[in-house]
Amino acid sequence: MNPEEFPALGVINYTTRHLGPVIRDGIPQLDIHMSHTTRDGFTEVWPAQGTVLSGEDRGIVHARDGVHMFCAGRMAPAPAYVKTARDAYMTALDLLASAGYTDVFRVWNVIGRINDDNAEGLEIYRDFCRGRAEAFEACAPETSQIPAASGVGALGEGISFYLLAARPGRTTSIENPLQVPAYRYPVRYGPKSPTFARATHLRPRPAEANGADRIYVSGTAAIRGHESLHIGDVEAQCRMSLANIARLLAPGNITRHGLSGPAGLTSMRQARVYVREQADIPLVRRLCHEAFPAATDISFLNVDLCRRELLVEIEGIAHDQ
Ligand code: 3EB
Repeated sequence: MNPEEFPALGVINYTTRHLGPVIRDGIPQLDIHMSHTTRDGFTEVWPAQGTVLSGEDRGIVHARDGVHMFCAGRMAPAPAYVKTARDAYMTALDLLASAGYTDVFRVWNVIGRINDDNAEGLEIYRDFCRGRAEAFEACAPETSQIPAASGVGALGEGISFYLLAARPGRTTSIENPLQVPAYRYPVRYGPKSPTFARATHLRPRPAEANGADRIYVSGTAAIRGHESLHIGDVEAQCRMSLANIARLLAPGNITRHGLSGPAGLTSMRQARVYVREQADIPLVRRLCHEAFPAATDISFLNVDLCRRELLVEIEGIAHDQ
């Protein structure tokens, strides 16, 4: 454990191969295989707000700054993931709990061969969901502790994940009245439901004068109730994903959860858009640029999605200042 005066809690390179996670210069770094060429790659940096303590424990790389904690992990390509996914998540949840950062507010899962079957004939996404659900049931049994998440494909094999957590009392899970909570999907989508909330609201710390409320929006697709709609129509799926986010962030939905803070598609400051077919990116790009404010930072990635019929999925961060 080295105390380091560095400006980042975690660095994720969206790049042409998987690597890590490792600690480099005191900062957790994870390379994920999400880009076809280095030209398309980009780096995501989660800034620290104080002195960073970082380390590695049972394969999970982590860092904390007194306010937030970052964890990253990697599951090597395997015939089945249920056990490695459960172990990796249980380790991360255990590290967070022992350091006092109990409230996970955002998780990214990038899953190689996401729609292929594992050695037992279970789709790899469903296999992963089983292990993740078992870890949350064991370590964080309250539905209020379910984080916002994305679960998308990757270009390489194996599964990488990274997450952010806060000290207790700042997070609220948000659901969408148009969608069944993912953790209550019927069993036809897999033996264990996906463990994620549609969004998480993060309050500013009491010590933060004029701090902004933020909403971390999960990967959002053309799902109503629990069903995928507009099969084969990427434009309609994209419009419905945007409409789902608009409903999620509608003022009435925010107040229904007892919250104030950012509302509406106009509050989306960052968006990331996952597109299954490379050829669909120009159309999806145009629709997203029409829907979000000009200042929204939007990135596009060409990867598979967690249901074979889904062609597009959109996530982002909303804040009101
Ligand atoms: C859905 O609504 C689309 O498994 O963590 C979106 C966000 C999706 C997160 C996850 C999956 C996940 O079910 C898929």
